Amino acid sequence: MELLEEIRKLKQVRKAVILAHNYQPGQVQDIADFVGDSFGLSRQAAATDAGTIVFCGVLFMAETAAILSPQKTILLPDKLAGCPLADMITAEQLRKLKAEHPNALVVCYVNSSAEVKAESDYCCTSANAVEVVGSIPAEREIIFVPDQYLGQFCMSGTGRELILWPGYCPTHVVITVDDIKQAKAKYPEAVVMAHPECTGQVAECVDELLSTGQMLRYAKKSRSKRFIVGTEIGIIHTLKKQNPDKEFFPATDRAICPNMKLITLEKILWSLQDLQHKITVPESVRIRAENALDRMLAVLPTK
Ligand code: CIZ
Repeated sequence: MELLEEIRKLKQVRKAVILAHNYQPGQVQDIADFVGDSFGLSRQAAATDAGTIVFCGVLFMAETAAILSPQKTILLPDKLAGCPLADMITAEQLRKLKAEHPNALVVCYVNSSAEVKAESDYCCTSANAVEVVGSIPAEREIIFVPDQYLGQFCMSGTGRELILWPGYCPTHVVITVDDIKQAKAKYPEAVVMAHPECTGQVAECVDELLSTGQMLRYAKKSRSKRFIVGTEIGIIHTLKKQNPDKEFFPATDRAICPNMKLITLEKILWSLQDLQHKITVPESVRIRAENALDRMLAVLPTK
């Protein structure tokens, strides 16, 4: 039987849904029931009737789904699909930083482990980080972890000083100012969209700093026909699919997340066959991590 057919059949038998992050390989996005950003997908997982969720993404994303849906079976098709940015801070390191700043509130980017979320007051996504930080009373110090560049983006968006952790996404920091200049020289009329995980120098020379979901909405609405895309290149698949009349060019072909690309169709099939690899979060951690996510939602009830 053809691989795609086998996946579809087994998905029905298992009463499962397949979720794919915007950075997944095109073939994986095409077989998925939902494609989106990590928090949006975790909410889809919670909203669906399906008891089994195959999360095509990286570990922190599957953990976020497990935090929101503890009663469901959350499967990550490759257990080695981690996130180096999330791994740049441990819960222990965060506890030490909190001890050094006892009056500070902690905002953690969703790209963080469940344990780090559990140590945080608020979670945020790249789409709502500025609003979450801006909602915190001005007299409170704020620790922002783990992405220093998203933190800098929040500082310029809110005028607040933040205590930053020096983490970064290895895939986004390979995008350089030279890449942007070269792409602009080649496509001078194109709008340059980049992700706020890009470095501060890159942030300064692009037209729009946007989360993946915001890029998808922006490209759809924009009257421009050409776009330079400064984020993981997997998103170009969806951008092209949703906008067949427009052109999308990666700022660089080097912006590839090797962890995202560990997920393949074969591994999705094996995951459904063997119910592997189950991602769970200990209840004591889960409850505290969910509180941080709930506080984010309370600031932004509609996001
Ligand atoms: O939250 C996500 O899915 C990530 C990693 C980025 C974004 O902008 O959507």
